[in-house]
Amino acid sequence: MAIRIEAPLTIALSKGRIFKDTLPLLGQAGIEPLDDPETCRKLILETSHPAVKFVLIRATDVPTYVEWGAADLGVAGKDVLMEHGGTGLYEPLDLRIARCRMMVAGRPGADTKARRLRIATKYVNAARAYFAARGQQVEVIKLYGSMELAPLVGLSELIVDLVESGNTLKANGLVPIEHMHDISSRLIVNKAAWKMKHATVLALVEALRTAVAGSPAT
Ligand code: PRT
Ligand code: MG
Repeated sequence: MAIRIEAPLTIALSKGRIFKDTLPLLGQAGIEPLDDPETCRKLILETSHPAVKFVLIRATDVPTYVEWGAADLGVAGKDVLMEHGGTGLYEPLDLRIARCRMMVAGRPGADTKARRLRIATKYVNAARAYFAARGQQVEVIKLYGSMELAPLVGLSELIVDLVESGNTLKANGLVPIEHMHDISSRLIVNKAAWKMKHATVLALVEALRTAVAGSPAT
């Protein structure tokens, strides 16, 4: 059901799985993009609702745009939100999309309790917090991608990465070792927008909540 929109809204999304999985939910709120981001190269998309636009940015930048108010709302993975930290946004709804697990992984038989462990990961905050919580001192090495390579070339003993099917680990001779967190994407809202555009934001949150409840988790 289309919602009543009384204030202009900018929604930050990242291309790929988040865009693809968020679209059907927004569609149920009556909001559809007028262009396909995979083919049109535009970074700002008009939608079927004249007051609503999408901005397309890197997944890791979504919380930054929302926190600074450049977007009123956004969709970001819990992994990205954990790394972003910060208190500048609300997280009112688990959209239950783009689900996966954050895991410790390594070569078969890797000793996760060893002293002087090195962990290679994009998720340095989550990794530090996880090992600190059990009193284990580790060295965390920041990478920006292809974490699976690190144990193979001796950069680290372990990695912290997202696992969905497990195929990427398997293809590289690695195994999942410890489950750290269940991950899904969340709707995030700028704090000022929550106050100033309250009726519109709330209407959208509630429409999305209804859409999530009625759709199978992905
Ligand atoms: O790709 P880019 O560098 O632009 O940014 P990004 O990787 O942050 O964005 P994107 O679009 O790839 O992911 C957006 C969000 O999707 C992430 O922040 C997660 O919350 C969520 N998500 C869900 C995943 C996965 N599943 C996932 N499987 N993100 C990444 N992966 C990767 C994982 O890092 C590993 O390399 O897929 C590989 C593992 O998959 P399996 O199926 O082989 O286990
Ligand atoms: Mg990616």
